[in-house]
Amino acid sequence: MPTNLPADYFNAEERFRSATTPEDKIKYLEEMMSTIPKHKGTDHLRSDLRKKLSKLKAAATSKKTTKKQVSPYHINKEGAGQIVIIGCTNAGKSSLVQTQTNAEPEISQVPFTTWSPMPGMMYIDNVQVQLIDTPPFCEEYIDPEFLNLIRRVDLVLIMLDLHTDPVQQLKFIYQELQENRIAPQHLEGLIEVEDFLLYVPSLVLVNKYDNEEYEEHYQIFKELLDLDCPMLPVSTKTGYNIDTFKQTVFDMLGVIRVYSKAPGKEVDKTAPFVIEKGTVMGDFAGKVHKDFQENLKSARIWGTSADFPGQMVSRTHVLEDEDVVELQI
Ligand SMILES: Nc1nc2c(ncn2[C@@H]2O[C@H](COP(=O)(O)OP(=O)(O)OP(=O)(O)O)[C@@H](O)[C@H]2O)c(=O)[nH]1
Ligand SMILES: [Mg+2]
Repeated sequence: MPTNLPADYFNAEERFRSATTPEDKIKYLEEMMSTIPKHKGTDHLRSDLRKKLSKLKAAATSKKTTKKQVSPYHINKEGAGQIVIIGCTNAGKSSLVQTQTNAEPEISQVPFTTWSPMPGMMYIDNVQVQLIDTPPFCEEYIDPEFLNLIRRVDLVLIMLDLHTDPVQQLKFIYQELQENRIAPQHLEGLIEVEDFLLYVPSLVLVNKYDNEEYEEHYQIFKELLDLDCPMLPVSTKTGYNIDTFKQTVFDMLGVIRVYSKAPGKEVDKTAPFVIEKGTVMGDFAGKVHKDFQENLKSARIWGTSADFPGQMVSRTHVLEDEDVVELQI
């Protein structure tokens, strides 16, 4: 190390050492280099630092490129279920997300308003689920990551516009899905399958049923469609059937809420454990805390699955929605 380096060099070096981001490291390294006097004695050092700088820059750029490549359809699941809404343009997908979640997608009567997916959290009573708005599905080109999202989620909502040929819209969506080897679960056994098909749980929402005056429209649609499938008429504008829609979603997710309370304490119903239907007490105890799973001595229960309030139950007891559980080790 040459001895004639200025104090500024060492100050910059100090900042370089404590920098935590690649951007800051690059900045302070460049600062260090600018303070080094140019002469024979510093040749070696300058060349080393140049190499270091180019390595850091390469690493920073490759990180940036990988970041850019992350698809907007890679959305981490949050809450008790991940639900995607698909449908043709103007069906009202964004309106559902805007009225039922904390997200604020753009809504417009002009077609093709939504360009990228947007998740929001929807409350179903005291449980939150994730609802994802998406661009129009009735298109020539569908992003492969959009299709992957449909394959991954817990529930697919197929939204139709009751005012503009809903039969045609639904057929188009089925066809589009099937071309990509996806089909709604309700078509299992009803369609001829040549290739492998991935069946996804789905609910058809017939939107813009603003009030009972649309009943006739809806009946005609059902007759023309002639298909028995999970389907609900709704209106994001007037709120018609939205409560039923939420309850249906909850039921289709196949989950229940169970509350854990400490002995002698009141139950806090704002924070349920959301678990799979059919879960037994022993497994539930493990979800509350691993100590409970290993050392559970007794479990008492209040609610629909109890024969009487406070019943002692075994590890194999099957829990039901809204049960209250008291665990002891
Ligand atoms: N009458 C009526 N109009 C609705 C209802 N829901 C949505 N709309 C209207 O339908 C139009 C389209 O709504 P959006 O929510 O933007 O539709 P979208 O499915 O997100 O459309 P894209 O983003 O283009 O795919 C808007 O003018 C909404 O106000 C409804 O329940 N009843
Ligand atoms: Mg939209």
